[in-house]
Order: sequence, then C-alpha cells, then structure tokens
Amino acid sequence: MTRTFRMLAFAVGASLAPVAALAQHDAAVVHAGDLAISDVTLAATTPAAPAAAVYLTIANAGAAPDRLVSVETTAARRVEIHDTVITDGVARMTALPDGVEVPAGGEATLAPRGRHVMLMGLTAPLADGARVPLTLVFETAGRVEIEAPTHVGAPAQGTGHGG
Ligand SMILES: [Cu+2]
Repeated sequence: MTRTFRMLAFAVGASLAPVAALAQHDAAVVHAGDLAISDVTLAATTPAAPAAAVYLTIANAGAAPDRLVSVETTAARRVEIHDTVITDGVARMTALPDGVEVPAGGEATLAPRGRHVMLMGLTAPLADGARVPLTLVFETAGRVEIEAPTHVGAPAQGTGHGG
C-alpha cells in the first residue's frame, strides 16, 4: 500500500503552473558521466510554502540504465520522490521509494502533473530566483550536485495535482 500525501497537495499547486511560467528555468545543463541534467526548476506557491516541488530532465547517453534513487538538500528536512496519480478525477501524490529509472539512451522527465522531487519541511523561506543546492544520488553515476532556480508565486489551480 503506497502512502498518499493529500495534505501536501495544496502546497504544490505551483506544479500546475502553465509551462510558460516555468520557462524561466535555467538553461544550464549539468553533465555527470553519461547523464545530462537540464530543465531544473524549484516551484513553490509562496515564499513561506511548507513544501516545494523540483522538476528536471535527466538524459542518459549510456548503454545501461541508471536510477535516481534519492535527493538530498539542506533546504528541507525531508525529501521524497513522488508521482502524481489521478484516481476518480482526484490527483494524489504517491511516494516512489525506488526512485526513477533513467533508461539507456533515453531520458526521465520530472514535470508538473507527473513525477517530481518533493521538498518537505523547508528550512528557510524561498526567494524567487534563488538557487537551491541539491544533491542527486544515482545508482551508477553517484552523487551529482546541481542548483535549482526557484520559481515562487506560480498561480495555484483547483484541479489536478493541486487538488
Ligand atoms: Cu509531491
């Protein structure tokens, strides 16, 4: 039985922001072995939001799959990898304890309405545009340091992931 996080759904309304609003993300690409990490964005509804979502794209140019197993940051007391599951028209977040596979020669996308990294119990207020350091932990590529540009104030919507 997977746990759900309806309580937190309000906090990630930003995940429903129009794609255009999230296009402010940094264009930088971080390379680590066969992996290339891009489109990194940290989205929160307000500077004082109790939780925030991180979106990113991981491309794998290698011949073997890799796996994002966890994410670490000093910006939150707890970090989980979540998926968004729609049941009877209601969006709920479900933890992905095994992380996210990055297929060989393919990519894994964590994006609004889908998989995301959930920062829970933020340790400091978020500032729009601030860069939050994150450590991505991969099964094969190991630890990869990235910075997520913060996007605060995306309008919450009443459906989907935001409940
Ligand atoms: Cu979540």
